[in-house]
Amino acid sequence: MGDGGPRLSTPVVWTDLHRLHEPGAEVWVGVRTPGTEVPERAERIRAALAGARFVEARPQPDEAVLAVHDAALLDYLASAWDEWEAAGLTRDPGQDRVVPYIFPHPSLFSPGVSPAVPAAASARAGRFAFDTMTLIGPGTWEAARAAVDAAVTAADLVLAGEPAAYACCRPPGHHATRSAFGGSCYLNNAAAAAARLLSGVGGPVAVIDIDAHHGNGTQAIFWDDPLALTGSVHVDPGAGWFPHFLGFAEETGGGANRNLPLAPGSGDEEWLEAVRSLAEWARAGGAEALVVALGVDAAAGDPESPLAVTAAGFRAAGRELGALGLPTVLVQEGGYELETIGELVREVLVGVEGAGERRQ
Ligand code: SP5
Ligand code: ZN
Repeated sequence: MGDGGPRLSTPVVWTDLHRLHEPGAEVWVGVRTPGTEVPERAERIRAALAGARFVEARPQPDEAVLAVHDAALLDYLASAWDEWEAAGLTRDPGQDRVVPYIFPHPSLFSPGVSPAVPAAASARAGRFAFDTMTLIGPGTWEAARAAVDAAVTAADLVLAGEPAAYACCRPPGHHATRSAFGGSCYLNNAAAAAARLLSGVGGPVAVIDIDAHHGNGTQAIFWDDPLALTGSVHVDPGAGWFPHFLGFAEETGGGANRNLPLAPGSGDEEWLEAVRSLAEWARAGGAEALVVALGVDAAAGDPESPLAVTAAGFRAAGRELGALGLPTVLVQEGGYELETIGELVREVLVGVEGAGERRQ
C-alpha cells in the first residue's frame, strides 16, 4: 500500500508457513461453504505493513504450547491429516479435509464415565473439535504450530525491551481451549504469548481481546489463573452470534475474567467505550504486560460480524491500549474483509505507537 502515513517502528513477526494451511471450506449447517479464513488474509496484512521491520518467527520448544494445551490435543492435531488419509476417507466417501461427525456431548456420559478416544479416524475428530467449520488439511498442523512460534517470538521481543511487537498469526487462535479446537482456531497463539510473558514478568498479565467474537478459548485456558486477566469485547452471543454458548457478562471467573458483549450494529462509540473500560480494568488489576488479541472483524465492512467500527475507531483503540504503557504483544486473530484487513491492522499499530510517543 505505502499510502504515506507514519513509518511503523513496531516489529512484525512473520512466517511463510501460514500458507501451508488451506482450510478450503467451512461446513456450516451441514453445507460446504467457501472458507473465510484464507491465506490471502495474512498476505494482505503483510502488504499493508511493508516497510516495517519483519522478524522471522523463531521455532519454540513444545513446552511453549504445552503451557496452554493438553498433550492429547497436540498429538491429535499433529497426526489428524495423516490418519484421515490413511483411513481412506479422502477416497471413500471422498472428503478432502478432516471434518467431524460425532461429538462427546456431556449428556452422553453417566457420572464417572468419560469419553473414549475413538479408534476410527472419522470419529476421532469430534473428540477434539467443537464445531464443523474448522477443517484440517495436509499443512494445517505445521501452520498452526508456526503461528504459536510467531506469537511467542513476539513475546520474547518485548521481554527483551521492545515496547510492542506484532505477530501476524495465521491460523488464528482465541477460540481454541486447552483440549479443543474450533472457530477457525487450532492452537491459542495469544494464550501462548501470555504464558511466555507470565513467566518473564512475574506480575499479572492482561489479555484484551478486541476480535468481534468472544475469546472463549483464552477465557477457559486462564479461568483458574488469577495472574492472567482476560477481557473480551465482542458482539453479544445472546443476540445470535458465535460462539453462541458463552461470552456473557456473567462469566467472571474469580474476577480475573471480564466479558463486554455489545449489541449488533454497535459502532465506534460503544466499542471504544468497552475497549477503554477493559484497559482501565487491566490497569486497576496491576497488569505488568499486555497481550492484545487483535481481530479486526468488528469492522463495519466485515462479512462475519454485525459490528460497525471504522478505521478511525481502530486507531483510537490502539491509542487506548498503548496508553497503558505496558510491554505489549499484539496477536492477529480474525478479520475477513480482504480489501481492508491490512489497513485496519496498520491503524491499530499506528495508534499503539502514537500513545507511546505522547508518553515520552
Ligand atoms: C477467529 C475468528 O474470528 N473466528 C470466528 C469464527 C466464527 N465463524 C462463525 C461463522 C458462523 C456462520 N457464518 C456463515 C458463513 C458460512 N461460510
Ligand atoms: Zn472473530
